[in-house]
Amino acid sequence: MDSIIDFCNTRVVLKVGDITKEKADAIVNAANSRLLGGGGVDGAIHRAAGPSLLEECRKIGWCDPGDAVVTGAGNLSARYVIHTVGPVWRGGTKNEQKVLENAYMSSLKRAMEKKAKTVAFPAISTGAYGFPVELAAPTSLCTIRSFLKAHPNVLKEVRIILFNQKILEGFKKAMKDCFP
Ligand code: AR6
Repeated sequence: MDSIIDFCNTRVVLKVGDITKEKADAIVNAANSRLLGGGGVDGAIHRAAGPSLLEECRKIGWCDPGDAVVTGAGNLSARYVIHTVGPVWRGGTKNEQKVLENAYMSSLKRAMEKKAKTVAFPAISTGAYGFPVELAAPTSLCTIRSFLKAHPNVLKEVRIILFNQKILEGFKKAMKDCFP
């Protein structure tokens, strides 16, 4: 079942799904620094959006871990794709948690700059980059909470699209701690 709460006039929604099927003003991509596409959600977003996405990404050329850049959304049901780069998990020794926080924070700032009202995120870094879900979930959700607290009434909805039930359960557990 979906999980929905209201915080500072923004709805925060957790649901299982394929992010390429979402209708939102902005869809966040878990990209890599080269911005040339890849596997996982990145590959799915590029396939669904079509070639204009890669063209725009090529022009931008690079995104540091923790930063985020914006392109159009091609054939997706969105106005923007926000490409962010999460940390590669290296056992927790390389500031990974901070970089993951920065990735969410940068993405939300880019969304706000573009006046997006609804934003859909995947669970950044929890696939190929190997960040454990039990730590990624509270890190991601508590960062979203900090942003919403600092910027109330700006976003209408933040949706986190989890690819399977197991990841959804991890995020639901963290929801209780981050949004008590
Ligand atoms: N919709 C929602 N979530 C998805 C989808 C989808 N269509 N497909 C996968 N996921 P990953 P990362 C989930 O590996 O860990 C790429 O090659 C997946 O189950 O996509 O940040 C990039 O180019 C997982 O929970 O991203 C980078 O090189 C989450 O999305 C690298 O992978 C993130 O998994 C980035 O790795």
